[in-house]
Amino acid sequence: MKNRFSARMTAASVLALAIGAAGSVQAQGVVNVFNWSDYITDEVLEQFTAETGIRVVYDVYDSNDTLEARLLAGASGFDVVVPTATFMQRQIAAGVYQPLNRDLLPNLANMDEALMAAAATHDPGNEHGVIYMWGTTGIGYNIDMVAERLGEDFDVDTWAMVFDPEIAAQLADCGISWLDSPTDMFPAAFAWMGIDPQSTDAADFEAATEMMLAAREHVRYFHSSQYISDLANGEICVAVGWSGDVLQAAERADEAGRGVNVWYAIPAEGAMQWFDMLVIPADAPNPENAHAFINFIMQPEVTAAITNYVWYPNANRASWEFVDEEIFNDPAIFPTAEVSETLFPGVTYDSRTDRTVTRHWTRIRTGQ
Ligand code: N2P
Repeated sequence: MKNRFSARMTAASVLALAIGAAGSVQAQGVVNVFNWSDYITDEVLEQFTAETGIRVVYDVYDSNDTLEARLLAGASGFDVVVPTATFMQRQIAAGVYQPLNRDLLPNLANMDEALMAAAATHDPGNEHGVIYMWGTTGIGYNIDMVAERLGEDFDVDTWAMVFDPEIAAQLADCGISWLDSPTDMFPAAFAWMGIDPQSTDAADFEAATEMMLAAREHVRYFHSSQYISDLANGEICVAVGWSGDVLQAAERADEAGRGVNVWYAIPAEGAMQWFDMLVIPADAPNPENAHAFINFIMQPEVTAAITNYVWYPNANRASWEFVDEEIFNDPAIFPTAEVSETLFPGVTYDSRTDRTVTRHWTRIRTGQ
């Protein structure tokens, strides 16, 4: 508990120092940022404005599909957006993003080569995007409520918690939520079923749909951000969720001090490792300010402050010495080498697979 508190204090004090050093700056226009919810601290945005004079207009989403719809509609007005790398890949192909001007991004030198190489499988040469944060898709759970229902000895690191109808039935009364994100849920279902998580085979989607339809009666809701506060308040006991979001729920539960204990499990059958990317739309109204924002984020102290607050690992090697030790050494956040071997990358669906996925997901959501 003490560690979580000090993580936040570390972030705050680093930022206070930086703001103090920057002094006042003339207004220099605006940068329009569209990012995932619960993914930054306000202090970072204030520090950026204090250092550069650029005002930040900041809006949030909780779904790659939402972001993609806005981008494909055109003239989104955004300068910086943060798609997951698998989505970025097909959006690059659709001409949605501009190449980065590396001359404006000297802090690229801070990035970890191995992680950037992993992201480069979706963007050769990392021409369009820089890793913002990365994470895994796993299971958030209420330690006591789950132990009460499944026994103290139950190994929670299994997709059975949400996909095995017999297990899920025992958890239904305390509340199960699933991400409203088929690109997370199908690969997780495949991992549970022993199917290649990368599969784009229509028959596999059909089989996974039948499996999920059998489990869904035990699911209270489908949503991709509501579970943070619901886990923290004890309103639900199991959520398919993203690593840092679950850990933020754990921290909020701790701070509330009402005896709710939340933690995160990476299922042993395999879990997705994903990368969220900072990119600039081709028609961004303020591309220079967008570069200034991305370069600012890549300052080691800034990225570390974000990780210390959102509980997501970053790919900024130079920042790691500023990441709170408890966070850096927490295998739920930075997975161990052993667990890393069980992680699989996301896959970019072509438009035909995408239609299959959307059709099946609608069936699962509606239970038909
Ligand atoms: C941040 C959620 C981002 C994870 N709250 C999914 N890319």
